[in-house]
Amino acid sequence: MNYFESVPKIKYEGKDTDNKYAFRHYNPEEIILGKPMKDHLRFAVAFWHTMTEDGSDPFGDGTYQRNWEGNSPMDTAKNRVDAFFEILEKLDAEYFCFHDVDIAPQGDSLKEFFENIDVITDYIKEKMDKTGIKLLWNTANMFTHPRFVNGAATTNNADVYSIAAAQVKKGLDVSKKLNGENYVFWGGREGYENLLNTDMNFELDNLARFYRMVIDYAKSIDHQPQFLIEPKPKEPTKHQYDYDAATAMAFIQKYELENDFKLNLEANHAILAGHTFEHEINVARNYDSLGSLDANQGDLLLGWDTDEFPTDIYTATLAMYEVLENDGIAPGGINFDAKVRRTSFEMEDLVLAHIAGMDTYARGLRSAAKMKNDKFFEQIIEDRYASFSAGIGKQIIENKEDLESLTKYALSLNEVENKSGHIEHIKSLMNDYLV
Ligand code: XLS
Ligand code: CA
Ligand code: CA
Repeated sequence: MNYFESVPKIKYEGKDTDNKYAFRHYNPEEIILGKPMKDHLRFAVAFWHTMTEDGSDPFGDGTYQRNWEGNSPMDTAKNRVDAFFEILEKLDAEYFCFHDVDIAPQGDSLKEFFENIDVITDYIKEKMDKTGIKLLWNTANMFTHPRFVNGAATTNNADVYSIAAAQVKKGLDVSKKLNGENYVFWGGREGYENLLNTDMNFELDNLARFYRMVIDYAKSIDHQPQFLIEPKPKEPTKHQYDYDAATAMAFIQKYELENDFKLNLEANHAILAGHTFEHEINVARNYDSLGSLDANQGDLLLGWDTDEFPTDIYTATLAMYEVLENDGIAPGGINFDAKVRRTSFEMEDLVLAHIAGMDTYARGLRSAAKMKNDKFFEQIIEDRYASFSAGIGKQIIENKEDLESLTKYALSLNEVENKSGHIEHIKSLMNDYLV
């Protein structure tokens, strides 16, 4: 059965097409800076938003019209896999991502949950083998079930900690079975409400202990996907431990996990932390720790994680510029951790929204490639730091100066001359690059 019956395979038709079921900018095989667009972008579709959301919000019931409800939870789970692979194929998306609870019903016990996961992942594997579609990452949802009220790897309850460990072990087994290229940890409940009843240091030690068990287990089963920590500053807990890229890196370095963990950065989470997406990616790059991206978009007028499909080409351009500077995002990718609005309730909106996101990032890539070709940023930066390329500046960066020698130099100066940053002009030039 076809779930998206009215939707054909989406192809590139160029920006003048009036076919809504076509890419206007994403041309998978087109070569940009020496490699096909699809290899730069490595698009992934998120199972949770696409297959399990219903459009409900705190004020109202679901609105989405969906046609994959079956006669039992396992029936529905299988139908969802069928519908999911149909949309992946139609969109020509190479990758997908999921949480354990998205794909399989939890049943009445952990044992039943794991058995359901086995059945469904057998089915997913068949589909992967048939289509060539790959797993970018999977993860364990350790935040929805009430048992995780006080956290998972940072809980005060050792039994809950053990269940979290079992879930992640299963997640790694599934990753091996499906040849997952990355494995994500987003600490939904890893944080706290109030220091009056919390030992933060104890909880962070336990979190690091958990990650060490993960590294050991992955080695023991001879499957080592790239491990990723996904920062987010708040929601659901008030103080999330992995606040932003810099905080996550401090944790990773304190516990000497830097050889095994990189970062999965989400645009909406960057905004919630008071940063731009490109800031977060740049910080990760500075630590040589850029792993993968969750491409979505927040709303500055709203203070929560709206997970909108990305349509802002300015942000996409600056994000893709960072990716190009990083020499690419592989083995990570660009995952649409995004959901259609409650008012976009028709089935076809799922397809149209992904086309919008893919076209936006394709435009970002084209614009960023043009900026790189023209050495747009390089020139600005070279000019800005010119005082360090000769004379005393050069001496400083070659570590040939000290406080005494610099004092002698400073006392010999009459006036200093600063250069304007010309930021308005630069922003205007940057606008010309947006395609
Ligand atoms: C929630 C997160 C989540 C992670 C995976 O805000 O974005 O969806 O990406 O657990
Ligand atoms: Ca995310
Ligand atoms: Ca999010």
